[in-house]
Amino acid sequence: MWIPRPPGQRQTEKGWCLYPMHAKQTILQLLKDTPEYISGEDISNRLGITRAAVWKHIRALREEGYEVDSVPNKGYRLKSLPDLVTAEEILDGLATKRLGRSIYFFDEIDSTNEEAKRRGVQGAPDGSLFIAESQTMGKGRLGRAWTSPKGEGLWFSILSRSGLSPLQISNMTLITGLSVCRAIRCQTGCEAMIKWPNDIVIGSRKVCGILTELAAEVGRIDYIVTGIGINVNIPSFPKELSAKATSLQIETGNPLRRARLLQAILLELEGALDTFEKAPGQFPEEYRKLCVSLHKRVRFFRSGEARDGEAVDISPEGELIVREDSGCLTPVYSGEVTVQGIYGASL
Ligand code: BT5
Repeated sequence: MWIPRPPGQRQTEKGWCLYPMHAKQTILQLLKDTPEYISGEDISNRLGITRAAVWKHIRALREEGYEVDSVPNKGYRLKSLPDLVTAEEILDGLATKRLGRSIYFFDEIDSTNEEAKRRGVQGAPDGSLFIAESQTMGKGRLGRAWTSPKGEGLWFSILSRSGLSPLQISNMTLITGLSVCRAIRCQTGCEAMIKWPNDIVIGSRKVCGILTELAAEVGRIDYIVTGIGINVNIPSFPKELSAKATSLQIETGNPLRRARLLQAILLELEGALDTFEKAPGQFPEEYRKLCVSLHKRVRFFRSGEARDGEAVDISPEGELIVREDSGCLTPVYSGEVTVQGIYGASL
């Protein structure tokens, strides 16, 4: 199988890293691995470069936002890391086997979902991660726009070539939602909930949206692209979003290291996918507990007509089961479902 090399990167045991392994990256790793001061001489001996070159790389790291302390006769010490989502920062501590082992990082891109589909055609491997600091044309469902400000969120897509059938595709969105919800809860303590099918909310406002797309032939999926947008360190939203959107920073009052949250999400998702692929019919009970749509008044649309009822269950296929006011039980497969109290909806 042909595996494309992400631009400027090479494969190591841990995954992809910058290519060629630059002295700057080696110095960064040394600083990360050494809690005490390490002398310029020591670094220059280990790398076989001059002390002036060491200094040049330290300066470059500082320009990227790494805070490196330097004390005469002692050397250098890493004081703090910038909040970056580069391949090195993601791979450093990533515990997954399958997801995120090939990383395509972009400072700016139109949409990570679009890039994943472009690379999917070229053969990008299962589990590839496409991530950008900002998106110029981030997209939601039905052609809607997704706001993706630079450096303040996690805007990423995962390409999977798993064995799910087209009928199970909507479950991919639900499994992803469950994994993101678990990771947010675990990393921040926020009481994140899932608004079926593709939103994560905190209180009544949206903190994350999920967009699943697929390339398929009749009866067979070529690959699935799952796009995830999480508002992490967004301090405030424009007027048109402020009533319905929130960020983790707004909720906790503190900025969060995005690479750590991403690692937690990838690990959760890998485990959840594994479980689901082995037993596709068994939808996790935990989902029901975390689903804010259940046991609420909801409104959905059939043939352009609004229908109201109470959401009572999730089917094994991932449908929302609604007991309509007429009394009949209707499975809702996809689309827009308004939930009483979420984003200020009153039904
Ligand atoms: C979604 O659509 O919620 C799916 C969003 C998926 C975004 C990710 S980012 C990485 C990957 N690359 C992409 O291009 N997309 C994916 P939907 O349910 O249709 O919600 C879209 C609506 O949410 C918009 O019409 C706005 O009202 C609102 N919205 C836009 N940006 C938002 C944000 N940052 N936070 C909360 N709400 C937002």
